[in-house]
Amino acid sequence: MANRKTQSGSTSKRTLEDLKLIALMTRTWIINMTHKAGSGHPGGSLSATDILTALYFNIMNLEPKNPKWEDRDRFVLSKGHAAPALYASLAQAGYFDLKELMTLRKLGSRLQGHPDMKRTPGIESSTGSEGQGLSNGIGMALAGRLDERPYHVYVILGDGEMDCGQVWEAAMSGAHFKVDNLTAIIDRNYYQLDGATKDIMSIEPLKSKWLRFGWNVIEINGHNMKNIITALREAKKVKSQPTVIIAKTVKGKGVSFMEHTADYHGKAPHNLEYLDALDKFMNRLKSRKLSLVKKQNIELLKKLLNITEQHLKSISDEAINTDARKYQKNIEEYLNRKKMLLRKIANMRKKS
Ligand SMILES: Cc1ncc(C[n+]2csc(CCOP(=O)(O)OP(=O)(O)O)c2C)c(N)n1
Ligand SMILES: [Mg+2]
Repeated sequence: MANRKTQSGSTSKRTLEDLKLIALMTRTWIINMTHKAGSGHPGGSLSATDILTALYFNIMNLEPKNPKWEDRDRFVLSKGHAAPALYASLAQAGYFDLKELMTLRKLGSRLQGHPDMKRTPGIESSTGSEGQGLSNGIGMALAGRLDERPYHVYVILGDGEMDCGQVWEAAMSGAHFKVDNLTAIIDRNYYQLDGATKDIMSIEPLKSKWLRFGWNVIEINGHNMKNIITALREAKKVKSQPTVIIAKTVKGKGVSFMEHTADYHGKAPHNLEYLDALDKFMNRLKSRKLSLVKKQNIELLKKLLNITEQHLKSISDEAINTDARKYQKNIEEYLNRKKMLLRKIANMRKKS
């Protein structure tokens, strides 16, 4: 049986510094993409970013140039609305060109609001109708067992998604069939579409529910890269039982005004919010130690800077004026922010 490990797979030896840079770039892509589209789901994309980075750039065995390689690990984004984070991970891993990311949600684009397995390289399952991804992943894991293939299946679910009955049918069958070649990860960000999970449908005690359904349960901080990687590796070693990792996260992680709220579940940043968020991300990108980072990731950073610059230039001063009046913000401050950002990006490009 082939057991190749690839660029994105676990032998690529990306350091923690690489992974942190990639996660930061993914977050920047998420705000770029949703701002350009004028719609989309930034909150749940930002909460799942570190987990996706660990999976695509450290854990999974993949061949981005050969997306149908039969022994590839499988990934299902059951909370399909977090597609921007998945697309940014796929593009950075090499499944398609980074430029395509800015076509999110456009007519004719392969990058629709929810993942489409028939059109987009690297997408294993068309998701978006919540509740179905775990059943789907269990099917893939059982097929892998029957076919004696070495692949592992990973499924990310939302915590609001726990409200769907099908999740618990899948939980029962996963334990019954001892599906140990699958790991589920719950993005426990405490919010769903329009409010806190505790107000809409209480799901606690989540850990004991999964334990009682017969799963091995690991709880982690879903933004700590070391914790995520350790948990994913541990999960793969557990035999005769599936594992669920409950990853405590922050909805909107990384963009202060999107954090701990459902407000940006399905809403893109407007022009001023975009400029605010981008400014913070550029400062954080600027402070990363690029000398410790692999060359391929510096290339990804350069492309991100180029495309971000183009996008920034496309925001007219008139649009900034209109938003500043609408949201009662200082017009000059935001016009300056755009200029400063363009200068900052040009400097960063020279240095990287
Ligand atoms: C079956 C189904 N019902 C309702 C929706 C509408 N919907 C989209 S996302 C969402 C809430 C998701 O909450 P959660 O799973 O916690 O996602 P996250 O916080 O990670 O964004 C809902 C109700 C849906 N997509 N599918
Ligand atoms: Mg949630």
